Order: sequence, then C-alpha cells, then structure tokens
Amino acid sequence: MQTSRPLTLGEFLVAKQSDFPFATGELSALLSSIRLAAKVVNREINKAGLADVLGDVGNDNVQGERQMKLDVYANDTFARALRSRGEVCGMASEEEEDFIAYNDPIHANAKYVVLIDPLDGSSNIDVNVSIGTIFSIYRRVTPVGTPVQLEDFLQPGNQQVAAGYITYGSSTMLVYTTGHGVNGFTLDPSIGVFSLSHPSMQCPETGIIYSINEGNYVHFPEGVKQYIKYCQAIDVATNRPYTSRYIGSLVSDFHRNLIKGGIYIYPTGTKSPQGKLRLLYECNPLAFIIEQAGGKATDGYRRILDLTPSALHQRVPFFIGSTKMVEDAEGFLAGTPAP
Ligand code: AHM
Ligand code: MG
Repeated sequence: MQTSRPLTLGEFLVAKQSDFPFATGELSALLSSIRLAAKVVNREINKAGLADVLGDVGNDNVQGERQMKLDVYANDTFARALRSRGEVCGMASEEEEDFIAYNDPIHANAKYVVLIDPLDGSSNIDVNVSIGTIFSIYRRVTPVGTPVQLEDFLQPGNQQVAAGYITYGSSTMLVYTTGHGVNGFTLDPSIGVFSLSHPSMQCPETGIIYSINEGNYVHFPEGVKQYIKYCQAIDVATNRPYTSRYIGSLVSDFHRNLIKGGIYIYPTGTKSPQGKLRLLYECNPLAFIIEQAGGKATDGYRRILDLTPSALHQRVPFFIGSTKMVEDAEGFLAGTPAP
C-alpha cells in the first residue's frame, strides 16, 4: 500500500541497515538506544522550568565548569541506555574525566565505542534557551572481547561510523549520519515518536549568517578579527554586511547554520588558548555531519576530521558551516601560523 506518512526513525533505521553490507543490526540497535535516551532527557528538559530539576548540584565537571542537575541526569541517562544493551564496549563523556569500560558479559562481543556531550550549552537551561546532545560512534581498534583502551577513543574523526545530535528546542529533533547523507527527525511529543522531517539535509554553499562570541573580540587572532570586519563590510554583490546570530548553544547555532547557510567560529584567543570546544565529542561529530551535508569544518587551517587526537578532552579552534564561508575565513588566516 502506498502511503505518504513519513517514516519513523525506527522504520528508517531498519530500511537503512542495507547501506552496510553484512550489517548485523548492532549499529541500528545502538542508535535506537540513543533515540530512547533522547526521549527521556527531552521529557526532563521540558520540565526544567519546574522547581527541583533546575539548579546546581554543587560540584564541577572535569574541566572545572559548573555542572547543572540536568547535565548529570542526561549523562546518567545516556550511559544507562548504552550500557544496558550489548553493542557498546565503552563510553567517554564531557562529564567524566576518564572513559568508562563496559565489562559485563553482555558486552563481550561489543565492537562500538561512543563519545558524547550529553547536554551541551547547559548554561542556557535556566533561561529556556535550546540545548543539545552531541554523539560520535567508532568501531573499536583493539580486539573484541578485551577491555576497551584509550586508543579506541582517540581515533581521528574520519574513522567515525556514525555521529549525530539532538536539539531540545521549540521542537526536539534528532539529526544523524552514518556516512550516507544526513537525515533529521522531529519528535512528536504526544506519541513519543521521531518522524523523518528533514530528509537528505544539505548545507547551502554560502550564506549570510556568522556566529561567533564577539565579546571575546580583543582576544581573537588577527585573521579572525579581519574576517569579522569582512562580514560587517558593505558589499551588495556578496550580501554583506552579514547577519550576526549567536545563541551560545553550539547545537542550536550549528543546526540553524546547517539549514540556512552560515558559519560558526570558536577560535583561539588568550581567554581560551586552544579554543573552547572539544575535538572528540563536539567538533568531530558536527564536522562529520557538515561534510555529509556538503559543508566544511576546519581548525582554520586543517580539516577537523583529519586531526589526530592526543587526549580525551582536547580542545581545538573550530570553523564550521557553508563551504564558501569557511574557505573565506581560512583565507584571512593564511600566512599566520596554525595553532
Ligand atoms: P559546554 O559544553 O560547557 O556547554 O560549552 C560549550 C558551549 C557551546 O554550546 C557554545 O557554543 C559555547 O560553549 C559558548 O561559549 P561562550 O559562552 O564562550 O561563547
Ligand atoms: Mg559541551
């Protein structure tokens, strides 16, 4: 029977399994666990304005940042969802100093590791601004059946098997790629189902939005300062001055620029010498998605996905979005040394 009803995420995962020859269904099952945890986290976020859930648990995360209760909740929820099934042998999170190895008997044959920022942009929670989850999935490089090692997590982004994000916004969306394009699913909260709302997402080649925290302007490298001036200069032929949009919630800023065209920049600066964003669970997954959507992601000089990580919580400068805009920004950095 022909139907125009959009596929649910569950149906889509089953339909797409054949993209991978000899697929065993483990990756689909893993993504299903993330889908389930996303719904649970979404439910709690929607209640964030209500007392009790909101607030500070009183300790700092491994990078010395204040942890909100929902950060902890999201971390626990994704960790439990991943651990309760047999596809994942270990997880690394922005909220945990070290990776966590799963050594229960059900993980004996697990071949995937997950890196996750369970709740990004959490400083926005108490003012009802969109926040997100970002995840990255790799096949382990050490032998299946042995305890997972740091090297399983420190893989370059070009080895990612899948990556995605959830944006908890005016509507909740899950967007992911397995290297065969990018698809977005919107949650219908009344029935708890993600449906395919944004098939085969493409980032426009150029755009008119630039997103950067200009409050840090004095700390920016000279090339970035010049690029900002370029964005603000009048030129009818290139639609300048561009529009400045900065939510301060990476997933939301990224999601908007992916759809509308634009560039997001978090550069180096004396306040954050290496940049602020973390390579493994913030930059790499979004870089995989933007490339799959026809866009570009670099550290101003080098492709993000080709960087070799040296530490779990490593930070890198980040330039991501419409290809033409990222290349224009890189042009202003050319001639100055890479970080
Ligand atoms: P977090 O992982 O501690 O939430 O920090 C990451 C967030 C991003 O969502 C956002 O793009 C960026 O930090 C904003 O930083 P700043 O306030 O310095 O502009
Ligand atoms: Mg984060």
